[in-house]
Amino acid sequence: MERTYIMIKPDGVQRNLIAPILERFLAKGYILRGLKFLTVSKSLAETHYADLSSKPFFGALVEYITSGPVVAIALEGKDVVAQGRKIIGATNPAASAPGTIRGDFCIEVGRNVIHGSDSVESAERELGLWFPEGLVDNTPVLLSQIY
Ligand code: RTP
Repeated sequence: MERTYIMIKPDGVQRNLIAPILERFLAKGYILRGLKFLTVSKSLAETHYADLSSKPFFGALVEYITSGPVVAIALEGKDVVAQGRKIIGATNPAASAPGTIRGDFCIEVGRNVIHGSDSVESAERELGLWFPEGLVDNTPVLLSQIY
């Protein structure tokens, strides 16, 4: 089953958007396989965004991601990489459609509240980076076994 890496960035955490953001993915039906609240080291931020290291905004991006705690999330489900990106919306909130997370919750590209892996290959790399301990076995049980 396909998996993706989602991260609520420091501005999303500080603006108390953890619950409304998580709600959108879980209500859609994706399965939670990892969830943690952590402060990001400079080296982890630089490794995560290594393919953007030549961009003029790279330094500001690393500073932003390390400016406060983030929520690291591993999700699983059918087509979750592409569908997750649709739920998130375009990188620049000025171009993100209303109804998407970025379209609804932010204005600036440098403060765009959330990250989502852009391909299945990136997702596997990022999940290995952020969840080196591995993911949680979270096979859903039938509701009849709970209630
Ligand atoms: P992300 O990796 O965070 O999900 O974002 P993305 O794929 O939609 O966009 P990407 O091009 O990979 O850029 C990564 C993050 O860098 C910041 N950014 N700032 N100042 C700028 O022009 C600029 N452009 C990109 C954003 O935080 C973007 O999400």
